[in-house]
Amino acid sequence: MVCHIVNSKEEKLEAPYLKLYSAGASPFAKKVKALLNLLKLDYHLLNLDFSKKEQKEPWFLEINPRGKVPVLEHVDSNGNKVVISESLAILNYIANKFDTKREFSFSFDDPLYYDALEWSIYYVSTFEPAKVQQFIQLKQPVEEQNRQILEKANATLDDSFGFLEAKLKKNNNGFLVGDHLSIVDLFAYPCVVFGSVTFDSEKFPFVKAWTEKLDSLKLFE
Ligand SMILES: N[C@@H](CCC(=O)N[C@@H](CS)C(=O)NCC(=O)O)C(=O)O
Repeated sequence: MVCHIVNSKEEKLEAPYLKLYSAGASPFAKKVKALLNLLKLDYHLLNLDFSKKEQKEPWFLEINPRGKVPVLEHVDSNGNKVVISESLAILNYIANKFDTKREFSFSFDDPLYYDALEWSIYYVSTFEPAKVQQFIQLKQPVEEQNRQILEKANATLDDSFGFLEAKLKKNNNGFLVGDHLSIVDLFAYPCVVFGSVTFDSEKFPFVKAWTEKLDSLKLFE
């Protein structure tokens, strides 16, 4: 696996290629980089400068109208181009295209595919928004925090860590779905450990063991 740094948005690449638009330490881009690395895929990396608001410049809004990274551009050997944003969609795209041995994902005819889908949807619809709300509120001075929003986010996160704990306990092998590391672990981990508030490791020992295991794999550096 080689990560080629792209220095300018004008730089032309030769097909076939994978190009990842990222920025600094984006936890969402880290999930994608982790899978590209695990699959030993060469890719080109263009880092946007958020301090210059590059993600909101017209050329990038053409690529992702929501003005966010990560975005993956895949051009195959025939020159066909696919551009895809949202880290969960990107992980699934890479897995379905390149993880042909299903080392880190599940095939459509495997019942675990739906276990992975179920957890991914819960995670993206409930856990992650609560984590983001908690982060936004705690960044404000105390007097400007919205107590109602913060308390709701804290309660949702406590429930979510409970579900995560129960899932890991039931699976009992250190992975969220199946018997191996998968895109579900890659998707969940950066956000679980993100922010200044962590979980109660005494209350959630399986979550603690899972984060330690993923930490030790050094996938997200
Ligand atoms: N749901 C998106 C979230 C992406 C996201 O929020 N990216 C942040 C960087 S970590 C971003 O691009 N922020 C720039 C902005 O909002 O202007 C995903 O999973 O990819």
